[in-house]
Amino acid sequence: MADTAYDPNNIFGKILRGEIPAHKVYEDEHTLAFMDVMPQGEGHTLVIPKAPSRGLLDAQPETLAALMRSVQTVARAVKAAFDADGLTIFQFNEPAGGQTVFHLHMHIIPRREGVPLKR
Ligand code: D5M
Repeated sequence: MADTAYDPNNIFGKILRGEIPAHKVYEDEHTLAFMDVMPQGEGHTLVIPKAPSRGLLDAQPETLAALMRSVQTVARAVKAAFDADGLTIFQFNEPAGGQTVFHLHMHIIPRREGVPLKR
């Protein structure tokens, strides 16, 4: 069975502690948003809670509430900034679910009519 404990040494934990750089676009008391370094589309942005959650399943309700408030704030800003027709928003859990960085994060990708995501 997979070890599902939170490891603070993950890359987003390091960004939160200022140990590695990130292109930050939004921050409040509970959350941080920054540009994805492997974007699947122009404007691909990640939003993370500051609380140490590995994924959706271990997160506290107040962490999820703060995260979703920031996702809405950032999604509105990204949609306007990239003059997008729509948005794709998603989140992965555990390796089997496609997760590669084990600090809870939401992906926000502005979308244009007829433009597919990069893989
Ligand atoms: O995807 C994790 C996402 O995190 C993936 O889209 C690349 C991105 N990533 C990895 N390292 C960094 C750094 N240092 N800055 C910004 N973005 C990063 P998932 O499969 O959802 O776990």
